[in-house]
Amino acid sequence: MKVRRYFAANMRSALELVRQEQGPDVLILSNRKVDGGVELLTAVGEADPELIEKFTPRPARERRAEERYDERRDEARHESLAAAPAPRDVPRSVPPPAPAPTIPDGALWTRQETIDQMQRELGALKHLLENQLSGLAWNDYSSRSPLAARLMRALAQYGIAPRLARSVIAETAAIGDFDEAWRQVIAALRQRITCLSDPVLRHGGHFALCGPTGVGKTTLASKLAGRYALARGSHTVALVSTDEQRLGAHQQLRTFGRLVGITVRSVRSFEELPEQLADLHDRELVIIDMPGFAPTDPAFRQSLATLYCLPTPVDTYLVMSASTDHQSLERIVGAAEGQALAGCCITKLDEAATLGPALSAIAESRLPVAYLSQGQQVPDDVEAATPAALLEQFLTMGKASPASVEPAFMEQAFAI
Ligand SMILES: Nc1nc2c(ncn2[C@@H]2O[C@H](COP(=O)(O)OP(=O)(O)OP(=O)(O)O)[C@@H](O)[C@H]2O)c(=O)[nH]1
Ligand SMILES: [Mg+2]
Repeated sequence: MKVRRYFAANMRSALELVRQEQGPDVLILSNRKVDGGVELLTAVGEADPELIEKFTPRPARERRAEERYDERRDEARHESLAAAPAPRDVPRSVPPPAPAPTIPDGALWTRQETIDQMQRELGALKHLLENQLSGLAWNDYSSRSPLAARLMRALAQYGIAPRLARSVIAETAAIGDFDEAWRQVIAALRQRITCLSDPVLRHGGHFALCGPTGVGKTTLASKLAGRYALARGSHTVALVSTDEQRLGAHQQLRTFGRLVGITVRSVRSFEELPEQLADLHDRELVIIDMPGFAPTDPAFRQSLATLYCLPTPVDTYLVMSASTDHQSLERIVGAAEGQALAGCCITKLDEAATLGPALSAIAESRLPVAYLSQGQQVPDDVEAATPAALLEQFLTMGKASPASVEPAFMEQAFAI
């Protein structure tokens, strides 16, 4: 075997040179870039295994070694098969060939199941950790400030949301005896409550009552319209019913209007509102009774935006029931967030066991409160809200039926 070296400016010219000089049956032992071009080493003549081994790159050499090993193994197998006895005489020590691994049907699904299971377990672990940490935080809080912890528990018994409770306690000095600290806490709560002084009955104007279903919007509209009519005459008042969804909704107001001699208009859609309001321009008081919406219904926010865009300015009040729990009230207030609300009205005070959730929603949202409704009697069971009346009722109800507060509830208040 003869080894020759070739040099050219690039690989293509080098190969062309080799082909021209030695023909197509030439073995290229190596190629490499050198200054000014490439260098090829070629071999012609009978193959020299040692030379080939030397110039074969490592991976290729390993592949060749494997191939040689496979070839030798195949040869050995053929030989031993030829010499081997019949299959039943195969000694037991020789293990049968392992069956090819089978992929179970729905293997992907199985993997997803495992991931889901792991996620569930991680979720449970996170929950456990959070619980333990909140438990530790509550214990730490209680041991560092037993008075603050006692105030927290008392506010929870009165139905105040934990976040609000922590915030008002943090504002107070929480020193001295419990009674003094409690007075400070109530004063801090009082600071967060704003009431409007009888906006509808005092001045008249255009108002809209909106809110979730069944909270008493229509009843409140009737009460306020009835009160105003009693004071200023029924010709000064008009009610507008916008609830075209619910069967008989218009009828509820119409019947009331007929009884007390108040004009009641119905609109089939919000688009008709501007026209109706323009038509009622001579009325001192116009109350628009809005349909009830679930807080998650996008139509709720849409209806608020429509009211805001009316050519006649309308003060919109969010109506909430005192018997709704804090979490639901939070959702209701959250759904109306960012909309131009003039304030809120709290209904069904007579039905609620505690005023804590309503007070928490008011204090956290900072929505001014206009009216409190505490019964079904039209027009009697309504009064203009004042912070004093709200707090007095809150304290009376809390004292009469304090909620039982489990340690876990307090720990939850400190959840991260
Ligand atoms: N106990 C009590 N019941 C009330 C009060 N206000 C309203 N209700 C009753 O609650 C029920 C629903 O009142 P509506 O005025 O129809 O409620 P709404 O918000 O207009 O309901 P939708 O139009 O269906 O969304 C009626 O039976 C009312 O008599 C209140 O302050 N206390
Ligand atoms: Mg209604």
